[in-house]
Amino acid sequence: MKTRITELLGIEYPIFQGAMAWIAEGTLAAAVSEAGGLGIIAGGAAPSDVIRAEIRKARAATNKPLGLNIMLLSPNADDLAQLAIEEKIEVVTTGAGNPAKYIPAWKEAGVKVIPVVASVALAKRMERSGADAVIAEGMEAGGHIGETTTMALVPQVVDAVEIPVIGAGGVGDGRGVASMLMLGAEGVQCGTIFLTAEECRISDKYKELVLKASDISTMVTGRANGHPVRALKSPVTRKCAQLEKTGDDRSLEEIEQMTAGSLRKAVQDGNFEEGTFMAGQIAGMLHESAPCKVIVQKLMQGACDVITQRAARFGKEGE
Ligand code: TUI
Repeated sequence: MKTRITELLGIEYPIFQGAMAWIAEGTLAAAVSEAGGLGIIAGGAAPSDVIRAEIRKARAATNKPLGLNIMLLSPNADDLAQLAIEEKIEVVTTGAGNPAKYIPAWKEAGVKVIPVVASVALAKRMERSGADAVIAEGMEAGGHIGETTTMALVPQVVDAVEIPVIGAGGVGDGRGVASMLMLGAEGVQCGTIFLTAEECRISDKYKELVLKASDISTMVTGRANGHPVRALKSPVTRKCAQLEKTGDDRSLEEIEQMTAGSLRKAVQDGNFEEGTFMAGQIAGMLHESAPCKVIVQKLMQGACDVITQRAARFGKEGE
């Protein structure tokens, strides 16, 4: 499948693996890139020497393009921005902020820049700042999210900018991929489905929770402190929600304390009592683990199948 995104990046399929802090390391990213999509290493809050090692590990496993995500709330964002240039990363994606100040240096170094946006306003600003494309991420996604659904956000961003748009949030199978293309996106980014990948090294508990999830298994907390986060319901998310209802300063402090380090506890320790198990709303669609190659193939084949079937059924006769 050719779109402006596959052409821009020289990849086979317009499928990005979303960057997930503590989760999307070199092995997972390399497996997705080898499968023909774009694997993206998550910088998260890690120091740059840790991420440099992940990039090198991924480079040893694939010659295909790789992405690095810079989470702009990280204290190490400046270092990671520089690391992308030093390690000649093909694509940088960003999240949780406005990366405008880094864009000139990345462009100068030939790094493609694809920020994640959760609004039309930021998408337009990113285009003006020289971004090569944007990822429009709706609030169905896991992790830190905006306010608008993917269904409403993607077409509005597509109409607002000339650069290609990648749709994210709520894409869990070929129908989701096809729907993003129908909305005008030229690629998709999926995070949650890659939690089920065989190459994804997360605790057994995290994987089990994702595979057992239903349509109503996630909830959003953190609106009170301005950083809404979607995760699977668990003791931590329930306590957060309760404290948010109180809303006083002490409760907000307690939330900070409880959530600091809680993603790591989920990913590495599988600690159900104290962990935050970030996942998107499509977790309920995922029932089995598979290698990245199978996941990517199924997303693409599924999309092509529904597009062909629906065209045969609803398209004008003879066309
Ligand atoms: O960034 C993500 N997803 C994330 S980051 C993360 S780590 C974290 N944990 C707790 C609190 C905050 C972060 C976990 N998941 N997705 C991309 C994304 N970016 N979603 C929403 C945004 C976003 C939101 C506001 C981007 C820009 C923005 O405003 C920027 C501005 O200045 O207008």
